[in-house]
Amino acid sequence: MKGKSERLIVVSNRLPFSFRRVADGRWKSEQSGGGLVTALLPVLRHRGGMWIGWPGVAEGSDGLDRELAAVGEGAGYALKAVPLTPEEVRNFYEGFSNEIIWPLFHDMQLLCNFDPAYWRTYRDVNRKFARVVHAECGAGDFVWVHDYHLMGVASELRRLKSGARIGFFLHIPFPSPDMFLKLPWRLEIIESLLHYDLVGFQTLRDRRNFVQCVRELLRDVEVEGRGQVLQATVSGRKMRIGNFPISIDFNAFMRQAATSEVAAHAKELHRLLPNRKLLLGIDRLDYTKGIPLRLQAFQNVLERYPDLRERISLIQVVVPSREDIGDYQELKTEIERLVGRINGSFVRPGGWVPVWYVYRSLSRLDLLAYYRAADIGLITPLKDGMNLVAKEYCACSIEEDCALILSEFAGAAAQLANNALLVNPFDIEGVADAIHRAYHMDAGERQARMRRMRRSIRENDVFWWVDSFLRAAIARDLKAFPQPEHVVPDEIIDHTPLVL
Ligand code: GDG
Repeated sequence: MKGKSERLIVVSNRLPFSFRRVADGRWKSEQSGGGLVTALLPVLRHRGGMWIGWPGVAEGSDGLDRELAAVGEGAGYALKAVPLTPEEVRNFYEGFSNEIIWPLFHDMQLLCNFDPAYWRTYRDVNRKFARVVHAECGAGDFVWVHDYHLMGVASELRRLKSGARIGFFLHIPFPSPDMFLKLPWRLEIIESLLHYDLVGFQTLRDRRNFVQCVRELLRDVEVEGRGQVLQATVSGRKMRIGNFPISIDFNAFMRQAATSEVAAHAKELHRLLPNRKLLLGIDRLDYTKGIPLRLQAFQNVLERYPDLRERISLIQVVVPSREDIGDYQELKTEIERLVGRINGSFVRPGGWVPVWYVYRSLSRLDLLAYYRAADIGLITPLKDGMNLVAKEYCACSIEEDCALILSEFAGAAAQLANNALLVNPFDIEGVADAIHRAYHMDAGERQARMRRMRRSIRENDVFWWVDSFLRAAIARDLKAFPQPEHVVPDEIIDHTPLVL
């Protein structure tokens, strides 16, 4: 391990472990399986480091610190909790983060609840996080803050006179000025982001939106450069702005998908749903994922292309999320109504069921089996930072004999545009036509497209992502950062309808 002064301090809303109390009063913890944890682990272990975040349980939970120390020791990096009161959770997490920033940054302004109390708590909680970071952080450490819950940590750290280098990565899209300027606290948020030394976005489009918002709101910020990383001068201070498409641990997905256990599960799915092509959608329950419109497109394909009846089934997995929020309850009801309507109209008694609907969280084995069994991935978010499901689906398609239908509004489209069938998720007939085209695509074309997508994801996996972000934070010369070859600027993405 390197000296204490060169550590990586990761800061995110949630710690990468969940904690619950068991019967005898002791704590039990479980590591979250996400790619971010896997990707940061080697760096945290090698440089030595710490992860700071909310543990997800009420403030003042006795004995939790001991559990955190023990878990951290096992994980190879330290864990530090930022305790939150129930009111803070309500106003900062559920309120400002998920009722304002989440919908606004996904272009859904009508779902925003611009409650000023949310903003005050958001600022206070960001300050609370900054104090914990400041107390833990040495002068040479690099602090990497993640996501929209914590956009204000750098400005609070600067207020505390912290000299640490601080980077920020936004996992969700950054909206265009038309949308962003509606935020009552737009100036405070833009100014906070400019206090970071490096701000990273998923795509070129997000980065461009951010730069345009900066230009609209602040006259004296200069932004220069042309490659992956730009340089901005803010009141004489230099900072950087880049695009770093997040990815997955491609080799791990590929390896696990190739096991006999996954193969047996995938085969069983085909046995249960025989003589047809399987379409797959896997999404958290969220209005940004476009599930109702996708179901309407599936109904449309069955109506307009009767040749596909009994020859395709849609497996739609919806993973429970934010269920206590009213909009999410309504969304669930809407999805279930549509599934019932499609199945009611088209089902063949004793035989074909058009939509196989699963509402629960999947085990890793089931997730991989669904990916491996599906012939067509149907991923149609209305707006998405990246969409890792699209990349995981490709990684697990080890026979390379399947097609991906992908929304042009997912960040992943900037990388996969030339080989996925790109669709506008609001165009119900267009998505239906893409399903028809994917069904009839010849094997040669299917395989060539999938092979190219898999190569691109393998070459730019999540380890590449961590490495490029950290290098951009410390590099002296930004010329070493040309735009990655796989990034398709949005003006080059082909928006013409699919020709059948
Ligand atoms: C945000 C941004 C951006 C899903 N269901 C199960 C399960 N998953 C895993 C998938 C995948 C992850 O959850 C979902 O990632 P996405 O990228 O699709 O979407 P968000 O959760 O909205 O993530 C997004 C991402 O951050 C990263 O920057 O791409 O745009 O919105 O890894 O595999 N895993 C298991 N069971 C499930 O049922 N085990």
